[in-house]
Amino acid sequence: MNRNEQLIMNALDQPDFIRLDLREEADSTNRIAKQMGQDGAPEGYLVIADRQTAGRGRLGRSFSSPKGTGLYMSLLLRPDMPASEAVRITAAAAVAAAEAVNALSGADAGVKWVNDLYLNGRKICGILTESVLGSNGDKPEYAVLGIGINLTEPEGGFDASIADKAGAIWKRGEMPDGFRERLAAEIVNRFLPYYRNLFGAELLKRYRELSVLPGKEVLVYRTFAEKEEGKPAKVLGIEEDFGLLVRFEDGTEEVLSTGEVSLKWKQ
Ligand code: BTX
Repeated sequence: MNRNEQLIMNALDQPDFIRLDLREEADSTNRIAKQMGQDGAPEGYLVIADRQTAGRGRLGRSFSSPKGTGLYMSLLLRPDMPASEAVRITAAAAVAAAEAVNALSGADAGVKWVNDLYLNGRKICGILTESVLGSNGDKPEYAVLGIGINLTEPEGGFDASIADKAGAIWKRGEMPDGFRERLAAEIVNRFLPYYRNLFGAELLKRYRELSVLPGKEVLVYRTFAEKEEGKPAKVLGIEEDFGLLVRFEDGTEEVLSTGEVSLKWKQ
């Protein structure tokens, strides 16, 4: 085991659950974990890469993953629940990641529904849960939870395409040694109890407490087409199924569910 592997394994509450695979480079850690799921690997396989050459976001978008400045990790899961509830895994990961970032850095990161973390108005983390259905029924055969976190700003800054919205936990040069490894372990430590109780009250409570959108004005997009004009709405809250309750300007209210809409947030 190399030093970084040791740092992570020593910081895990349940090291026996995790099978760690640290890599210098991956195309996408989610793709690798999905392959492991396909090949029958048990729950708990965790792949972490120093950089990704084809980091994936939602809806075919990409996640910028430069070397040495981010944490890019994917955890293989075999959840015992309907695939339609996969949003709960994303929610549990968002809460766990926000709690871990804040506990270890003293920052005040919040959750932007449904799958991002924001700090000081900038996106520092994206979460992508991909579930693959089994041959029988609605239960996923496996799911892959992918988390990407910007630890520091890359040398030369973020890619121009995301420079106006991306942020990082630390200023360049201020990140403590071993932070990435401790953060990876802390996220897993905090995620597993929520994961084992995805329908429990604590997850919903913490998700609501950490959410930044309630009370804010947003623009709701439905088609993801470039030209679409967002529809202004006010966020009223988070529903029990993790839908987002909004009120449009004409007074109609609607619960938005993940995957169907995207949001711009006027801070
Ligand atoms: P998303 O589709 O919500 O966010 C992707 C969008 O966020 C991009 O279109 C771009 O505008 C912006 N973006 C891209 N890179 C960054 C970045 N580094 N920081 C801030 N904003 C960015 C979010 O998707 C889900 C991302 C999951 C990434 C993890 S990394 C480990 C795992 N492996 C993998 O391939 N994906 C996941």
